[in-house]
Amino acid sequence: MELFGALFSPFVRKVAVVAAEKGLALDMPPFSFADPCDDFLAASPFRKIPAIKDGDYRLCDSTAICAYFDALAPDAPIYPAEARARGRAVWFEELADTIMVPALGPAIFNRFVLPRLRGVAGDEEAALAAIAKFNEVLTYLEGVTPAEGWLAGEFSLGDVAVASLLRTAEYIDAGLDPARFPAIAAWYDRVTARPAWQSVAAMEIGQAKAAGLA
Ligand SMILES: N[C@@H](CCC(=O)N[C@@H](CS)C(=O)NCC(=O)O)C(=O)O
Repeated sequence: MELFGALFSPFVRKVAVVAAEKGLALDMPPFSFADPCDDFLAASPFRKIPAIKDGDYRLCDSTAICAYFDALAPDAPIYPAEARARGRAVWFEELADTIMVPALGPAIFNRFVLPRLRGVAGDEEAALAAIAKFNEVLTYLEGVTPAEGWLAGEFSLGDVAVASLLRTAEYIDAGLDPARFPAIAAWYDRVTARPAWQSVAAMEIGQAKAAGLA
């Protein structure tokens, strides 16, 4: 199976970690928005990453792909079976995708996309305003993060989605302050210590070096 995208994207990393949790092997061919391959264009009509090709099947969107993986490899489910835990797992994924990403997005754009990918200066005021907004969301998250275990009780897609965005925040010097957010920091350490996360992190270092980002 092929995964199109780059691992510094929170959505691409989420998919790669879920695949690793499930023991699904993924190849990541070199990817460029400027020169996208035909398979990527066929899989992702709006040219967003991630997208996958699995034989004659193509799919885009991290949530859709993770749902596909969960059905393909139902062991180690990323959606808890218990009703309340499942609802919480989906909530935390939504929190990451629809609240945290839009909050931090202007900072990623102005501190990463513009200066590091396009070679032009970003708007630091806009970045700082976005980080302040992001920290407001982290204040909520700090209050609901358990002292032990996982966000929804069982390990789930919610843990992967939120942790993946926190990892991307490190690229723009907006990583977690453990003094301000101790519960999140301890939980983040638990997520990132998992073997699946570690295997993707090793790949990510290789990609970052190849792209001149590390
Ligand atoms: N809801 C989508 C979001 C995907 C997305 O926005 N990806 C970004 C990279 S982090 C992208 O491809 N941006 C390029 C663009 O919008 O042109 C998902 O979960 O996969």
